Amino acid sequence: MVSVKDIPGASGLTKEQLLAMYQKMALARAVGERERMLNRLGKGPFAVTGEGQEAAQVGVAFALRPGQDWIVPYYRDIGVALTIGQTPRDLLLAHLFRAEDISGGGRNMPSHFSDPKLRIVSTSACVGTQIPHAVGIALASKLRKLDEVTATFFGDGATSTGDWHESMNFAGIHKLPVIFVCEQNWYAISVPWRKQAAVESVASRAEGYGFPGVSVDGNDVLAVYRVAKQAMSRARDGEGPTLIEAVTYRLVPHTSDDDDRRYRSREEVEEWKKKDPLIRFSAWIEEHGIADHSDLERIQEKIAQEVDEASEYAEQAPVAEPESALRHVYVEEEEVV
Ligand SMILES: Cc1ncc(C[n+]2csc(CCOP(=O)(O)OP(=O)(O)O)c2C)c(N)n1
Repeated sequence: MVSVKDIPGASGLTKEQLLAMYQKMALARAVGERERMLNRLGKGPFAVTGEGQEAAQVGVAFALRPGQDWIVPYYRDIGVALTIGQTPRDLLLAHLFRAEDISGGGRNMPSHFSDPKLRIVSTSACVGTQIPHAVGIALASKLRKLDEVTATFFGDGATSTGDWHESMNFAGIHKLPVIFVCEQNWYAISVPWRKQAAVESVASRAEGYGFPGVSVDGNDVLAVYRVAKQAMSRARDGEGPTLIEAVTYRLVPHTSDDDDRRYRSREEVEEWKKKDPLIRFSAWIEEHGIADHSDLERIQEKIAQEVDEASEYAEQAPVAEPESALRHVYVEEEEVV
């Protein structure tokens, strides 16, 4: 009998790991959809989600070591947060600004993930500003000689910022243990890639900073995982950074405040729906006999239940006290020495 490990493309993953990968992707899809639904119901004031980008997010996160490596995500990274260990409840508490929200007690923007125990670092709403933070963390790990890798995530629009170029340059010079992950979804809100850069690929830019840039099919979770594993090895072996360009597409508007019909055709969106990473991976799983359709349906049913429970819990949880708005802004009484 052929073992799962021998299936070409399975990258040495076991059946359990492959199904866990599928589960994280499907969970990310379900949480994103729930957040957008809660927004339409008037319950969550703002939703920014990543439907369509799950393979890019989960494929990279699967190569990282939760609690050991540093994760510096951007707002679309529901799949990264869930793979590293956050739960739908964590994310929905933040989405609805509840006091129990771990990322800031209901006072942070939704999707600005933060979880100290998982080493997920909260980011600013300003595009690209998390990238120098990631490089600083990687520099600290290197100076302290710690076995830690930092992975930072961003969209193609972030690569147009000075923060991005300066971070790439510094990381290249100092050969830092950092992985730059661009989720190339072709738009910075309404601005298409061709109006952001005169080069075809983000990956090609790494050459100017002295380290490899790899462009990968970002809707193929196993291809992304393989590239991320190599980047991890390079970082851990002291060989320095890697830039990964995961070519993908966001299947939903930029945020709940966006009308994407104004800048991209329905035909283009429909074409990308045919490459949906979730459908693609489930077809691969069935084709290689890793699980059958009913097994995947059972995973989906459990996810639906988990998301319903998390959503109900978050809706019933108390909102942050108004007085807490000033916490961590001014010195608090007990902090005065
Ligand atoms: C410095 C800065 N400029 C503009 C904005 C407004 N803004 C928010 S998201 C975004 C687009 C970012 O696009 P990209 O980096 O490609 O990520 P995507 O949203 O496509 O995943 C912009 C311009 C901002 N938040 N920060």
